[in-house]
Amino acid sequence: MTRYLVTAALPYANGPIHIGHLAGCYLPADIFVRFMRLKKYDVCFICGSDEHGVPITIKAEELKKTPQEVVDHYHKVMKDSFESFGIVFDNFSGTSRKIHHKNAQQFFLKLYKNGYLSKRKEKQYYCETCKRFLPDRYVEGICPHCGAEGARGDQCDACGKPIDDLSLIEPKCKICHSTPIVKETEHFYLDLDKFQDRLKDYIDSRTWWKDNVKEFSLGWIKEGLKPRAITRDLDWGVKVPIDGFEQKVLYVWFDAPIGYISSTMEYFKEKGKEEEWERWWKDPDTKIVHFLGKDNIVFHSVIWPSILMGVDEGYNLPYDIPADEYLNIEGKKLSTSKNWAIWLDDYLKKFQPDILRYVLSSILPENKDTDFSWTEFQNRNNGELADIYGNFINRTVQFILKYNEGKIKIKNDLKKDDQEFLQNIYDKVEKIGNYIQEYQIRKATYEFMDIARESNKYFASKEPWVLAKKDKNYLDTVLYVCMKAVVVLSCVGDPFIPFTSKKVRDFLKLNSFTWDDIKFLQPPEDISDKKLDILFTKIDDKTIEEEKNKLGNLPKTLIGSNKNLDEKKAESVTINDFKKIQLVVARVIQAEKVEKSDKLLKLKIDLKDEQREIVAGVALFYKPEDLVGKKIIVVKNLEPATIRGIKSYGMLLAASDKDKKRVRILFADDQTEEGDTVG
Ligand code: B3M
Ligand code: ZN
Repeated sequence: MTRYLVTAALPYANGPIHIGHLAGCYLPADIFVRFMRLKKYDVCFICGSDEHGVPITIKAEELKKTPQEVVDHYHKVMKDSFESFGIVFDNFSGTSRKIHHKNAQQFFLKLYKNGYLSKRKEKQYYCETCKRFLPDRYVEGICPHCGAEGARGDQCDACGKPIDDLSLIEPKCKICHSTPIVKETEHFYLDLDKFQDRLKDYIDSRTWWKDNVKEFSLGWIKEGLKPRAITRDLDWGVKVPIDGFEQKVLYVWFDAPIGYISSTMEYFKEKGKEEEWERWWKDPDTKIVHFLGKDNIVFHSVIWPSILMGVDEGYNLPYDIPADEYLNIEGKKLSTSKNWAIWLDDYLKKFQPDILRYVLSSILPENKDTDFSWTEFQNRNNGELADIYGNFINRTVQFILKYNEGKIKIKNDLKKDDQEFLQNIYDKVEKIGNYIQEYQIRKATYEFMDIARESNKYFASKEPWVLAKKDKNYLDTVLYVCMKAVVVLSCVGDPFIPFTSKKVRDFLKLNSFTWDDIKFLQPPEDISDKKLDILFTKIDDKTIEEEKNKLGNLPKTLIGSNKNLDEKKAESVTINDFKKIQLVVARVIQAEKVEKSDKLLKLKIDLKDEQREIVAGVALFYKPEDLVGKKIIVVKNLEPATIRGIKSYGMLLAASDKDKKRVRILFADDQTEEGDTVG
C-alpha cells in the first residue's frame, strides 16, 4: 500500500503564525493528512521550524537576542499555535538541532564528492558601514524581473522569482540603508546546470502537478539553470564542512529542505526505530508530498530535486508539490510589518479554531490569490456553520430528546425518497474524498456544507412535528435518517472542523472510524443520557468591527507574541512615525507651582515665534527658580491637554527611572536657540 510522507514548509522561527501561513500551506496539508489517515493510508506528517538564515539573524539583531534565543522562543510559539488549530505533526523538529547539522553536512559532502559543487570567487554586496557581506535579505532593492520594490538579495516576493546576486536595482543595506559596494568572496556553488535535462524530464513526467507549479518551474528551467551559491558569509547556520571555510555556513535554502529528512530521522529515532526513516524517503512505494506557499515553489521543484539526485543515494523525488497562492486580507496584501495580518494567538482569544479553519478552507487561494474579509468570516459562521450545520445537528438532537425521549430506532423500512436522500449524502462523501485527494479543498468544503444544507431541507420537508402527532412509525424512520446524516457530518467534518466533529462524535459515542465506513455507521439508540451544546453561536457586528479595526494598527498582537522575548521591540516605530513629532528648543521665561499640587509646575516658555504655557510634572525635582532662563526641549505638536484645570500646550522632555523617583529634565545647551528643531 502506498505510503505518504507529507511535509509542510518549515516556517522561519522569526515570528508567530498568521492566517496567511495557515491558508498557504498548513491547513490544506492538515486536511489532506487527516483525510488520508481516514482512508487508512500510512501517513507520516513532517514539519519543523526553519531556524537558520538571514530571516533569523535580522530578527535577532532587532531584538538584541542571540539567534538561538529567538528560534527557541518562536519554535514553541509556532508549535503551540499549530496544535491549537488541530494541526499536529508527527514530528515538529528544528533545523538548529545536531541531528540536522550532521545530516546537512553529509549532504553537502556527498554532493561535493559526486562533483556537483564548485568553488568560485564571486563579487557580492558588501556594506562598508556595517563591515560585512550582505547575503540574501540583508540587501533589498528593486526586482530586476518585475520591478517591484522591496525585493531581496535572493528572491522577489512579488513575482516569486529567484534573484541572482548582483542584479538588484538600487540595492540598499537592510540594516543601515547605505548603498553597498561589491567585493569578492569565495563560495561553493551547486551546479544546477548539470541537472538541467534530468530536471526537465522529471517535471515533464509529473503530469499531475498543478499548472501554477509546473509552469513556474519549467519557466525557470527554460531560462537556463546556472550554478547557485549555497554557502554564505554568516556565522549562524550549518558550518561548511571544508577546511578553510569554517567561517562560512550553508545557505538556508540548501539546508532547510534537508530538514524534512532530519525531522523524519529524529521522529523514528525517538520511537526507537532508527532505520525506519529510510523507507519513508527511498522506498518506491512512498509518495512524497510537499505542501508550501507559492514563494517556495522553485526551491522545492528545482533546487531540492537536484540535491536529491546529486547525492545519488536512492532518494525518491517529490511526488507532488501542491503549492497555493497568496491570501489577501480585506483586499490588501498581507504584511506583517504593517500588521496587516491576523495572528493566530490573537484570533484564539475570541473565536474557536474551527470557524477559521472552515472559512479558510472555503476560500483557499488554490488557483489564484483570494481575499479574507471579516464580514465573510461573520457571514460564513452565522449563515453556514451556525444556521446550517449547527442548526441541523442541534435541532435533530433537540427534537429527538423532546418528542422521542432521546430514543432512535434503527430502521430498515426506508421509503424511496429517504433512501435517495441518504444515497445523495453518501455520494457527496465520495466526492469530498476525491476533491481532497486532488487538493481541491474549497470544493470539498462546499460539498461538506452541502450535506448539512440537504439535511436541513430533508428535516423541514418531512415536518417531523406533524408526524409526531400522526405517524409515529414514520417519525422513527425520519429521525433515524436524520441521525444517519448527523453521523455522516460528524465524520466527514473531521478534516475541516476537527474539534466540533469530535465533539459530535463523542456525543454519538463513535470512537474510531474510516472514511469508507462512514455510510455503514449507525447512530446510538439512546441519546437521553448525553448533552450536546450549541455547536456554533452567531458573531455580532460589534465583534467583527473590533477585529477590522485591529488591522493595520500598531502591532498590539506582536507585543503579545514578543513579550517574553523583548518588550522594547513592541514600541518600535518607523522613522516616518518619529518624524511626525516636532521637537523644538524653548526657553523658560516664567515658572510657578500649580496650586494644591506638589508635583506640577506651570511654565511659560518662549519658542521664538510664540509663547506658550505648559504644565510639567517636575515640581518634586526642580524649584521654579531653577528653571527660569533655562533652555528645554518640548514636543510642539502635541494636542493640548488640560491638567488640573490648566491647559498645557506641549510637553517637555525629561529622563526618569522606572518608578519616576528620579526625574531629570533634558536641557538644551547654550549654543542652541529658541525655536531650533530637534531630531
Ligand atoms: N522557511 C520559507 C518560509 O517560511 C522557508 C520554507 C522552508 S521549506 C524547506 O516561507
Ligand atoms: Zn549596512
